Amino acid sequence: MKLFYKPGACSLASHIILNEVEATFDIESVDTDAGRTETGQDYININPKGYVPTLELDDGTLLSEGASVLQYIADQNPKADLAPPIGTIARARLHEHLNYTASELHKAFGPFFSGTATDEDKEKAGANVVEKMDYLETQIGNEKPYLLGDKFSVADAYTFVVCNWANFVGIDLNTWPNVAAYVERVGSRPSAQKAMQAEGLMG
Ligand SMILES: N[C@@H](CCC(=O)N[C@@H](CS)C(=O)NCC(=O)O)C(=O)O
Repeated sequence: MKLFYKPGACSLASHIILNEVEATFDIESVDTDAGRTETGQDYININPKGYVPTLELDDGTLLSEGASVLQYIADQNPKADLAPPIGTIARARLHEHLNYTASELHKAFGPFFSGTATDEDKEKAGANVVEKMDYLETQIGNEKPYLLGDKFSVADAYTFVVCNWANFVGIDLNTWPNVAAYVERVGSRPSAQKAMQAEGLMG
């Protein structure tokens, strides 16, 4: 298997989950602006949407969209217990969190990483991030260390990565003590440390 990624991007969540299941895999970075991978492949042939993550399976099958990649890895490795069984309310809850992170929180950060966003766009985006974080703050805490409760799941890997972006765009995570503690908790897992190290994010 191979994961196409950009350092610190949302693909880091898939990288963390591949580590959680102790998969055998390679990683290959992508310059999405140039549309080229580290080994010079034309990325449009790998993911016509142009963004990361993309997971390439051993038989050449390509899978994109982070929420799909995460759940695929979890479902292929049920012993790791990273996603509740399909068809249960707990699995629907997982989708609920994955969708919130993908379509609300992740998208709220978009203007901070856009080369064309104005200062006004970024100001509006900052207010939007605050609103999304305010909600997240109510979803986790000492009694509920992870989004599904006591158990770490694929949604935590993704939500951790997106929340952690706050530290790179001048938004103080300490405004949300539960979120700040959660980022620390998930980020200190060996799977996350190993992935961040491999992506060159540990200094
Ligand atoms: N809907 C996609 C969005 C993926 C996405 O936004 N990827 C970003 C990194 S977090 C990216 O590759 N951006 C570079 C680009 O769009 O050129 C998913 O959930 O996987």
